[in-house]
Amino acid sequence: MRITALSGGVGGARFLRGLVKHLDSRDSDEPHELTVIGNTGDDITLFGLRVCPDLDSVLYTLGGGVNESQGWGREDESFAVQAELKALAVEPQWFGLGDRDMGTHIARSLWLGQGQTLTDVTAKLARRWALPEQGVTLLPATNTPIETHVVIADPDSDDPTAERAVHFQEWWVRMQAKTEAKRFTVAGMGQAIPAPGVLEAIRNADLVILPPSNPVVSIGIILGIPGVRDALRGTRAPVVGVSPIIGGAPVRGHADACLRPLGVPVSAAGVAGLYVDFLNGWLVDDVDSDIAIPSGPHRITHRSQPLLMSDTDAASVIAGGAVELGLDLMQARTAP
Ligand code: FO1
Repeated sequence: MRITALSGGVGGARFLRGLVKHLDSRDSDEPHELTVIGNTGDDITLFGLRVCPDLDSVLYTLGGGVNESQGWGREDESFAVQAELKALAVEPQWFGLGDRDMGTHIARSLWLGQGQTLTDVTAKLARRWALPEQGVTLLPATNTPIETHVVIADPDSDDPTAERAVHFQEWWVRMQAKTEAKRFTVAGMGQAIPAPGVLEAIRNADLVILPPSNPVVSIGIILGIPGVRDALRGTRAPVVGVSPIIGGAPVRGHADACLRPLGVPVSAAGVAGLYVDFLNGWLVDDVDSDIAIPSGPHRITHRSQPLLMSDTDAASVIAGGAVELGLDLMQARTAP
């Protein structure tokens, strides 16, 4: 079975680890192929190095090297290089880059500098983390450099209407998303094209899954790449999403701070409304089992089960629910 998943953030990576565990547990003799389309809007260049947080969270989480409590960065990490940068008064210091993590960014920046694409580089890093052995292919959503920026009120201006754009990571990490986001813009999106294999992975999938990633700054950025949304509308595969909101609050991260500027309710129904033009199935938590899903071109079937991903086993059960919903939708289509 060919499954394609769009992913971003820590929640997406943890869900994917559960999905791989679930697929391995299925007693189907056919091998599974999982293609992950990773968000690149979080990417940032620091100290001359290209950092791709959402790709690295998938690599480290599936590869077994992630700092488990954070869901990003490496386990058993040290910060000798960052300490030296601080001694040299090199900024910024608000983004923690560990020594092992620096190895990833140095290699990626070296290979990109040699003219290799982010797709090529990500495939090399995926091999180092044994993703192919797990039946997983990780594709960047685009090889065109894009960066999500957050428009906030300009703190240095006494003009209340003055605005300033900051890099997503500065808003997310230094400001901890506490400064009100007025809107999001994506530098480079005008020139962005889907990376090789991305549209095919959506069109040729047997099942497309949207993990409980941030609908605005993770999934939303991938959807903003020209061609992606049309591919999701046109694919013959059922598209099943997992709600990142439980009972009106995000499971983790700052999805609420991202939905408010869009005027989207912080709810499982509100997020479904962002995907209504291509969604076929929506997995919600039991507390949201009676939600009214907005109607779109397709009827959206929703199911409920506990969605708290407390560990990999819980993530595997949730991923199993998404796969089962997808299989049922497939059968409903082929039923006479
Ligand atoms: N998140 C933080 O809250 N603080 C950090 O210092 C930090 C450093 C960092 C370094 C590399 C990396 O890949 C991710 C890092 N993150 C950090 C997480 C990152 O902001 C988020 O994982 C994503 O961008 C949100 O999806």
